[in-house]
Amino acid sequence: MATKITNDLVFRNLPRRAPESHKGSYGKVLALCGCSKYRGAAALCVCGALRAGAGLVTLAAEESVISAVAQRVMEPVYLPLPDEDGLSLAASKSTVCVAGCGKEATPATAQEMKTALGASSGTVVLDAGGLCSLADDKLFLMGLSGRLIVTPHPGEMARLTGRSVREIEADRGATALSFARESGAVTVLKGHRTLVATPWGELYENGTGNAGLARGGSGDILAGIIAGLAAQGLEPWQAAVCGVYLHGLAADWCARRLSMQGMLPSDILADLCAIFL
Ligand code: NPW
Ligand code: AMP
Ligand code: MG
Repeated sequence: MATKITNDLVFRNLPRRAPESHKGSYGKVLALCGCSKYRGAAALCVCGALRAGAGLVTLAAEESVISAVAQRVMEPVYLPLPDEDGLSLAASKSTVCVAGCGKEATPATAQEMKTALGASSGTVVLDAGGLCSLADDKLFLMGLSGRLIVTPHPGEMARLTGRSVREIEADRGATALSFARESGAVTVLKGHRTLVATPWGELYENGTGNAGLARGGSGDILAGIIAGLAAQGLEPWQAAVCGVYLHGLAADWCARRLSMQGMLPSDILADLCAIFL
């Protein structure tokens, strides 16, 4: 039986901003995201992390991604890739790594993920192509146990488990729980009524969000939001639970402003800020 994620549960766990704090107080996010085909995903993820309150966000990506993102957002720091040593160093200094949004599931991506995540010691948010590139390397994923959050949609969960989307959708709770238990990862199974399963057997169900989120880019923002919250000290399960709720609530506010039909994933960033007021 899933626990419903409530406003009270989320706002009780949210990080606060202390008057005497500085940017280092709110964590360093390393985003390993984007490729020439999916540049927007990197921008959306970075913006999600920044708007959720992260102190400093570094985007590690190829030049074409960096130049596209830099035209839209001014706050990130950039690490041009390829640069294996630079990537390891940045990962080792990060509070949180968010990896895989806008990546394709290739062996090169898997290698890049291993370089960065292997050098990191903080929370890891693994999404999209980064996650699917490691679908056959469960040992590596298990090595991140205790600090890993995975955010698959049902299609990605199908690739991770070797089961069909139909089977997964038929018992979403059992799928999320068994993946969380076997991998040691806090598992966010996205979709209408997103689930968060913990490796120790808790299951949370989210009731915020709407069909206006059913468009490319929504999940990239979610991964960024979860990373931004984790950077501020939330435990992986808290960051996942709070992240899915706030992402959905921002989308609900956005739909009232712009309609489910017309709203874009980037529009919900303004609503996310308004929620924090
Ligand atoms: P179908 O055919 O729709 O019924 P993929 P992706 C299936 C980046 N993006 N939700 C689905 O079934 C991402 O970050 C970049 C979703 C299909 O077979 C990734 O790196 C953007 N899918 C990369 O693109 C904006 C579901 O899964 C497959 C599903 C690819 O990510 C877009 C789709 O999965 C995107 O975010 C469900 N509930 N149920 C940008 N602007 O840069 C079943 N499926 O092939 O991994 O495609 O999710 O778009
Ligand atoms: P992705 O497929 O990775 O872009 O992720 C899509 C995001 O939008 C996830 O957070 C989903 O939970 C959310 N989403 C997509 N469709 C719906 C829907 N019909 N109702 C609520 N949330 C949705
Ligand atoms: Mg996605």
